[in-house]
Amino acid sequence: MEPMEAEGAEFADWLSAGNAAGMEYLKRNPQARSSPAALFAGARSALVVSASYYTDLPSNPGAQWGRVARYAVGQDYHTVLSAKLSELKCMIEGEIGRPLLSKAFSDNVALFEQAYARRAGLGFVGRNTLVISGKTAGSYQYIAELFTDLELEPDEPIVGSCGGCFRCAESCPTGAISRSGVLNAGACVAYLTIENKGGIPLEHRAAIGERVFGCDICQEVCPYNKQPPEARWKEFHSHSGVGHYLDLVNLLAIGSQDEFKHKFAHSPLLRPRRRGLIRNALVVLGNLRPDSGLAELTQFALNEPDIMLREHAAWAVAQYGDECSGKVLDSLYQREEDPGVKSKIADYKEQMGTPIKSRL
Ligand code: B12
Repeated sequence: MEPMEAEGAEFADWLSAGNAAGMEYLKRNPQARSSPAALFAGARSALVVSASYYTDLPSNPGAQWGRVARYAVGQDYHTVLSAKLSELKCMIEGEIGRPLLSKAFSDNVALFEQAYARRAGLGFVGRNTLVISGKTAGSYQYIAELFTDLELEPDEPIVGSCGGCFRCAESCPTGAISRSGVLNAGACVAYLTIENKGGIPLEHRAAIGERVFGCDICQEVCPYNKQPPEARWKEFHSHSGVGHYLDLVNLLAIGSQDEFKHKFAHSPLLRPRRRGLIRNALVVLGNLRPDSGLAELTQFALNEPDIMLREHAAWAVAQYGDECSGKVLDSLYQREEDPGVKSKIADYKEQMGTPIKSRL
């Protein structure tokens, strides 16, 4: 197995251009990323697999529901794929009649998984930075690897390209994908709603639209995804997880991290924790402005101890832009003790054209 030197250099350039935003973990272990032996000394081959997670989108249940990216509607793929790779290992052991020395990976360590997939002939890396497995399989595929001590003949990379198509770059609501196919993670809705630990920058809030967790726009517009194959494992179907939509008002009622962990056990939605998912729900409520939302947002803003969440709630209230939401902002302003949040509330009120009379 060859070290991934060219990919390592490309990755280093991407990091030094600041494209990784707050994902500090991507900067750790550069050696392990490009050298298979650093992860598993006995590695002689990598069996690289892809598995579809595509499921059709049902109709939206109502105005207070936000969208979940397709990779997250079912069970957490890390656990599911590592169990599937254990089955694969047993099958191989049955074939070769000896224990297999192996190590399974699926997005759980620093590894250039897309580069492995490309080298193994599973697809080419598209302009949307995802591995595209041609017209029959598209890109709604997870990638996982079983490093083994087997000496195997390597597969050839397949030839493929996006040609003159720029739909992903042109459709990205935050302009995160350049025409040359470089992703600025700091602007990607998937990063902003999943990996980002802080607030959502004001300039991206409206662009998030209805997306409460992750984003698939750069895949939805891709011509290679016209007829993606359905996920063949039930674990990736919506009935095994949270499904395609989340009730945003219900999310606001989750009072603690423990309650959150219980509600989202075995789901990729655990990743941003209660704080991150509620932050997203507040932004989406502000974008969708459901009738039932204003009263719930007000209650939330009055009772929530976290200042970042209170600020997002005030922003969401301001998006209603009517007399009633203006009055809510006045009372939030009077009650607010944090000077930073107080000043933001006053800004939002001013943007509504009715400044707070006694701004401090
Ligand atoms: C960090 C990360 C993110 C970040 C940054 C994504 C990015 N594109 O960089 C964020 C949070 C934004 C993200 C979002 C998503 N992610 Co993500 N993510 C990762 C992770 C952990 C690392 C990716 C990484 O290193 N990025 C850094 C950039 C520089 O790497 P890169 O673009 O892969 O660069 C390589 C290519 O340029 C490659 N290369 C390509 N062509 C060529 C040609 C030559 C000649 C050479 C030398 C090199 C080369 O070399 C570089 C090094 O590998 C991987 C898992 C893993 N361990 O790999 C999953 C992974 C990429 N994510 C995945 C998924 C599903 C998603 C989402 C679709 C989830 C969602 N719906 O919200 C979105 C898609 C957004 C998008 N367009 O990328 C899947 C993608 C599967 C696929 N078909 O490609 C992966 C592989 C996880 C998995 N095991 O299944 N993700």
